[in-house]
Amino acid sequence: IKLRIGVIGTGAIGSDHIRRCTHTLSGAEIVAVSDVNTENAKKAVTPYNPNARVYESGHDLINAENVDAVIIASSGQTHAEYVLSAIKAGKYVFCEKPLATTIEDCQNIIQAEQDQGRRLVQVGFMRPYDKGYRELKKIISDGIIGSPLMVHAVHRNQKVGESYVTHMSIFETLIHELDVLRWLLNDDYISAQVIFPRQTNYTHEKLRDPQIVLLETKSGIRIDVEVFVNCQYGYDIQCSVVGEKGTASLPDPAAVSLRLGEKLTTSILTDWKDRFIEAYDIEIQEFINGCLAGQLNGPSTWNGYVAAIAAVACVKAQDTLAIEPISIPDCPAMYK
Ligand code: NAD
Ligand code: ISE
Repeated sequence: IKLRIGVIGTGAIGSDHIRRCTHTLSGAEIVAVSDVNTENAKKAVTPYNPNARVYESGHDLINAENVDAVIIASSGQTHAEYVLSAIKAGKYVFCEKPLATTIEDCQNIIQAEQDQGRRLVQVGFMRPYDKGYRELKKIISDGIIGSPLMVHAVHRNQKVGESYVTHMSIFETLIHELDVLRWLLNDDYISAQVIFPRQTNYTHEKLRDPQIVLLETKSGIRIDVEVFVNCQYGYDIQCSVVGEKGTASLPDPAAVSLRLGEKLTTSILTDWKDRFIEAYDIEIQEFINGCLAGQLNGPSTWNGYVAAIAAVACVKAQDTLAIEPISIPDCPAMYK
């Protein structure tokens, strides 16, 4: 039996998920798509399933009888209404990050899921599925570097478009670190501060770039994350954990080192699609398997909610330039 999936939002990652579900993963087929741009939705799905139905409304797709599960890959601020609609229909849903862009929307989603009495949502935080992050976590939890004291992290994108503005550095980009670092350290944040260094000439009026986000955790670990989304040279994700006895760093993706023309070089990737390709494959396969088995185990609405609480504090800190407190409620039993 194959899981019949409908995809809402067929832009960059939505069309990549259509490709991976069809060609790389097992146990699923894409039977429906929807996008505000219906032409693009048709174009995105036709090479993979010319018989897939194109819906003008995402809600109609969710409620379609032949759709067992939904992937939401539309723009962030549209996620909440589709997730709520899928939960109401009792359907499994994979929602790309962020789960929602307000705390209230996250709370409504959690309430709706609790009312259904079972997990229906997996959030698209793929970094915990990345081999490098997994190895890093094992080194930390095995105590090899002693207790972690500090983390230095870097999230650089080659460039972004004019529609990407200052607060998106948090909800679009930093949100990955907000999720993966609390998983990595098994800790929670208590405060955030944002510092704006000298701005790059490659940015535009509505985007302050780069930014440095400083976080503090309950156990006193200090984290600095550089978010630099017009760094020009490539897509670069770094994470170094400084412990009492040693440091451990996320490995760079494997790349051939080339000795040529009096130079020694290695290429740097430019696209998140390639950098985390295996992690995306594993997270969506786990979603498919979970839906077929009737039990989701991946990142939950709680992870989406906690990341949003921290993200809201960071966005506030962008305005106030002050240290903003972060307070995370107790986790309900369903998500433990
Ligand atoms: P994109 O702009 O390429 O695609 C978004 C698509 O959503 C567009 O086709 C747009 O027409 C459609 N859309 C907008 N509003 C809609 C609505 N109300 N209903 C239906 N469709 C709508 O963006 P993208 O890069 O593909 O990002 C999409 C989502 O995936 C974002 O939430 C983003 O944060 C997330 N994302 C996650 C990762 C990751 O690493 N996990 C990477 C990229 C994007
Ligand atoms: C994008 O939406 C992603 O999620 C990428 O992983 C991230 O690096 C990028 O900054 C976001 O815009």
